[in-house]
Amino acid sequence: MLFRSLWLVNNVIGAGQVKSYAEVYATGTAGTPVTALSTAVMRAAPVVATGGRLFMAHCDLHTDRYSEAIAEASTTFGTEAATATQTVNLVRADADAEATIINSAGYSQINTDDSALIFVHPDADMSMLNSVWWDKEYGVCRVYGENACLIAEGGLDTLADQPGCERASGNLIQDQLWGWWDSVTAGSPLPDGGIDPASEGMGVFIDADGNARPNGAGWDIGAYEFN
Ligand SMILES: [Ca+2]
Repeated sequence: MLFRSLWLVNNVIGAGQVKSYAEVYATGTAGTPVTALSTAVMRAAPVVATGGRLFMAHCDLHTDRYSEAIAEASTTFGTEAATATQTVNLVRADADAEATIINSAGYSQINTDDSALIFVHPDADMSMLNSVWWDKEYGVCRVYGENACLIAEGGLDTLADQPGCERASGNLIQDQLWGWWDSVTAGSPLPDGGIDPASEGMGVFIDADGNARPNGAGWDIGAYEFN
C-alpha cells in the first residue's frame, strides 16, 4: 500500500492463502538440449509500510499456513531448475517507512525462507509499544532485517537497539490465548495490557464493536475491549 500518512485502528487484517505459481515447460531434443528455469517468489504481510507514516493502534494481524510459492520446470532434454521462495511477515516496514505500532497483536503460521514475525529495513523508523506477537507452530524468527534474522528468539526487549527501530517497550512474545478475535481465555496478556493511545497522539475511544475504551483497568490490546 502506498500512502503518505495512514491510520489503522481496530482492524483485523490477514494475509491468507497467498500464492505464487511459476511453471515453465520447455521442449528440447537430444541434439539441442534446453534449460527450463522456473522461479516463483511470494512475499506477503497483512500490513506493509512502503513509505510515509503508518500509525497502527489496536489491530490484530494474522497469516495462515496455506500461503505458498510453487515453481515447476520441465524439459524433454536439458536442465530443469525450479526455485520457490516465500517470505511472510506480520508487519513489514520498508526503507523510508515511519511506523508507530501500539496496542496491537498478531500470530504467524508460516516459517519458510526469510519469514519472520516482523521485518524492519535498516532505513525504516519503527516504534513498537505494548504489542503481543506469537508464532503458533514453528518458532519463527522474531525480527528480520535486510539480510539476516536480528532477533531469533526470546522477547523484543532489544528491538530498539536494532537498525531501523527507534523505540520499543512493553512488547511480548506470548500466546494471546484468543478464543476468537473478540474473546480470550484466562491468562491472556491482552486484557488491560495496552497504553493510553493519547500518549502517542492517538485518541481511541471505541473498539471494533463500538464499545467504549478503555473499560475496566485499562486499554485492551487488539481490536476488541474484552473487559
Ligand atoms: Ca480493559
